[in-house]
Amino acid sequence: MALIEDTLRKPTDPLQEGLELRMYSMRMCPYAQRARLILAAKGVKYNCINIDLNNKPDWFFDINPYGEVPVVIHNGSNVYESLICAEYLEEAFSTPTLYSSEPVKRAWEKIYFNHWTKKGIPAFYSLLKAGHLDPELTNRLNEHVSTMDQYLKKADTPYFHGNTPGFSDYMIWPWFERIPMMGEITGYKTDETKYPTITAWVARMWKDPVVQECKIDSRLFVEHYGKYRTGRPDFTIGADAKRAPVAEALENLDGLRDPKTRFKQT
Ligand SMILES: N[C@@H](CCC(=O)N[C@@H](CS)C(=O)NCC(=O)O)C(=O)O
Repeated sequence: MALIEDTLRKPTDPLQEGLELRMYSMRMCPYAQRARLILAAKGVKYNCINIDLNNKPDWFFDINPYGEVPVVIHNGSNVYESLICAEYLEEAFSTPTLYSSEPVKRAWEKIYFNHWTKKGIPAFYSLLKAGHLDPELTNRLNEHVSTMDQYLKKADTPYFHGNTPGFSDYMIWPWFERIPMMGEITGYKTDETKYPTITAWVARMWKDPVVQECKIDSRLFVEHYGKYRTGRPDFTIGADAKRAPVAEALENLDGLRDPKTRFKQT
């Protein structure tokens, strides 16, 4: 459903007929993948522009002062930050609803992905950055995988959302899709016997057509994150566009580069 391009179309450039919005993304970005999953679940047709984050155009900072993807442009307005983009898309495109209609269930769906965002993601990037099975960092990631396992047991449904995947599942999934890559780089593996509930969820999620539509070639992941973790990311992996080399290694803070890093397009 996405028209994917590396051509740097500006926010004000017209959309091709039949498309409903434009999103700025980067092929390997898990945060952008969150928004792509919601768009795919809702069957929205959109223009997906991949930004080379080593060569950001000046106007990119006008639509997101942090200089990060994802950014959604819809009806002339810009929305940024993955969770805010996803919430916006959930509201702007009402079907199918990806949250429970029961307030308490909905609150708990948010608690699930909030935990993963606050604790799981930083643990994920710390281990990736280490590049080997550092015992403390491995335990930290396992601790949060274990919490997700417990949360899914508490939910007592096949998915965090219920009997079908929903908002919470799609907010958590991108990092679980990257765990095999983490395995190739660090040797990490989720212990299936210790965490059977989350292991079964991962297997179920892989069968979801929305996940299939948005999945990223795992070989590209290894190439991308192998460079990313050393502070020399190449954001054009998977694209036809010419690769822009990184002159100096950049500080890679828990997976979030210093957003002040401003590369002007030449
Ligand atoms: N908190 C942001 C994080 C987004 C983020 O870190 N995106 C990365 C790509 S995966 C980015 O755009 N980084 C900018 C850069 O590396 O210059 C969100 O949830 O959207």
